[in-house]
Amino acid sequence: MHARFISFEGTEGVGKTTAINQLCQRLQAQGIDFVRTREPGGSDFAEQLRTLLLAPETQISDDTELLLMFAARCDHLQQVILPALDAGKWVICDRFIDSSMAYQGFGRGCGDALVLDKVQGLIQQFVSRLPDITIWLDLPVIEGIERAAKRSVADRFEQEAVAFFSRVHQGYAYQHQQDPKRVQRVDASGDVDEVAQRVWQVISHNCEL
Ligand code: Z5A
Repeated sequence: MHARFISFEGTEGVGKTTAINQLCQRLQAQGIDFVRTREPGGSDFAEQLRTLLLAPETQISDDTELLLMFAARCDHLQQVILPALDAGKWVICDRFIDSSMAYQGFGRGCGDALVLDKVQGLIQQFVSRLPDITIWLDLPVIEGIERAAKRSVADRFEQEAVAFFSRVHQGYAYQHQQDPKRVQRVDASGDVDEVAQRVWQVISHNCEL
């Protein structure tokens, strides 16, 4: 069985971290060697960029934000993701390219064709490996915000308004429509075990487990 690259996506508070915890337990039980990572971040340098990108006091233009997301991704890919896959380990990544399309392309750029082209151009130039499967955890925006509100202090993205997250949600629907084989929609409503079971069905089916 060759190593798989799986990313998780969704709007704020949909339950990515929780679903990844559940998946990792199942992979461990199957004896599958994996690396769990996240974006922005995942490598030493990218984690430094993450701190800057999420800090509420950071003030940068939309283009600067987009480029920093890809600078972080470039380092993460080279230092962590590709070496792990080459070593035969699965990679489970909390957010990847679809976050850039959804947040920078649709959230910041309102789905403007020129902005989407910029994001797509960066993917084509700097991302040599796409995920095999992307789990898009789909939940009404408001429900995600309510789930997230039970947690910590809001970061720079979490301070955005509902309209911003509604555009981000449209971005995920767009990505799913563009590439339904890779970007698989999973209903994120219901309790933790129900969502974990749905995720496992998609992964076990697509990864021949
Ligand atoms: N970003 C970007 O703009 N462009 C990019 O290219 C990339 C990222 C890569 C950081 O992401 C920000 O970076 C992100 C987009 C931007 N900003 N936002 N928003 P992050 O992943 O670190 O932050 P996040 O999206 O806010 O994710 P999160 O805080 O880690 O939330 P989550 O992982 O989706 O949810 P959770 O922590 O698993 O669950 C949230 C709460 O709900 C928690 O209390 C759980 O116990 C609860 N929960 C979970 N599942 C359930 C179910 N099924 N029922 C009930 N309650 C549940």
